[in-house]
Amino acid sequence: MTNRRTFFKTAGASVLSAAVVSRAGAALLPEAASQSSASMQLPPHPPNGRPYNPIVTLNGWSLPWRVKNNVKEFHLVAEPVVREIAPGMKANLWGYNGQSPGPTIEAVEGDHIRIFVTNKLPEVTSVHWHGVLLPSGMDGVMGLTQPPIEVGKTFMYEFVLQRSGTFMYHPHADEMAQMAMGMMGLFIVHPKDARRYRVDRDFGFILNAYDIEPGSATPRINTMLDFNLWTWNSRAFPGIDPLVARTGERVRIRVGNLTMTNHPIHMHGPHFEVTGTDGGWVPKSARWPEVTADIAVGQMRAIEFDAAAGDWAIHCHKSHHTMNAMGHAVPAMIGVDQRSLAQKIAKLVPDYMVMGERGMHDMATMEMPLPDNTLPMMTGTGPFGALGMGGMFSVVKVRDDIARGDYRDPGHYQHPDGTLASEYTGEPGTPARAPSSDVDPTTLQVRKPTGHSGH
Ligand SMILES: [Cu+2]
Repeated sequence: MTNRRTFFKTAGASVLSAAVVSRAGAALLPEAASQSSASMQLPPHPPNGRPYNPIVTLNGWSLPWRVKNNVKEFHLVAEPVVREIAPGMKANLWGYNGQSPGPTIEAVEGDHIRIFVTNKLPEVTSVHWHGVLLPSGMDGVMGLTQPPIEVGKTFMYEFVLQRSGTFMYHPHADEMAQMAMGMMGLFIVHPKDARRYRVDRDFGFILNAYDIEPGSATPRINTMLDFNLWTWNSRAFPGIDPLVARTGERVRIRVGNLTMTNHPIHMHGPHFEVTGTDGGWVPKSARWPEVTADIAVGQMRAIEFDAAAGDWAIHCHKSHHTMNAMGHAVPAMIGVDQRSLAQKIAKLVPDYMVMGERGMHDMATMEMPLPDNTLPMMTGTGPFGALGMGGMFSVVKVRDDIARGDYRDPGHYQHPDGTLASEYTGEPGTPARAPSSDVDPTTLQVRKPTGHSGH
């Protein structure tokens, strides 16, 4: 046998032939953990190696590893999976270890890691470690830095993590098809000193998009722009986990974009700063306050803020991206009186409903018959009724009494007295005023609090 160590150093990623795998048996390959559920699995604190504060993957989980001779060994299995996009709809995707996206890989700056990748897809693949500094031969570009991972074969990638940060993994083989099918995952490298860049809660998700015809379950992979399901970690609202925190906690959200278009991610409530990209951490002196971070294709952004109590929407600001399937092919009907037409059609199609005559809000509340395995275009309900949202939308839920490590949905926010918008019922000429002070536009001085009037 040739000197394997030298071989890996010079050739980069290398195939372990089936013969090698079977001779060495299970002892050679780490167990490939698999996950069948789309609900958030809280990562355990690291059982060995350097300590770190684990990330919480929305509707996801982190990949276990084993340590062998001081090397952390992971095992990814590229394979067809069934992913629940939201309650009521499942999609036939490709992913890793049972889910799309694949499990989050978490390791620590300075770790020597080895990642085995077994290909159970019907075609060749490779894995690129997006943003990770590594030898060129470990970069995962099929044809350029490695031969394809043939069906049924296992490849081995091995490198030392040189910098902490927010990264991803995805195929660099038949990318258009494989990413359109959901092959991707987060790759988080924690700082060697766990006190550096420390936050109280650290969330992560990847922006992805699918074109799945209503009534079907498999994405059309040749679509370039006209996707009809805009998702975070292959989930659409109201199937996306809320981001739960306690008042005053420092919260980080890491977002990567593997769709074909940019997504301006907008958060209501507390202002945030971009503190990291897939190129590393942003120095404090280079940060500025924001409420929207535009995340371009192939980019990652880590944002941080101090949590303030409330239910704060967080969503893509492209309004079509907070809609599910059927949002795009519907003609604009505002102002069109469809009554006589509707009567005629109803004789032919008993379930026919008029759409969009007074705007589209009606569609969020009506129960229109849908094909099987199809999400309503706009959905989700809050304490005040229909939200009229789908797709790339969730809620940052901040409460005063959330325990450390508790990520369960705390329900709807209870607004303190006098802080809730409501129908105006006061006497004409005595409008309600905000109780807080504000700036007098003529003097630019802060006004004294005026207290309540009206009511
Ligand atoms: Cu968007």
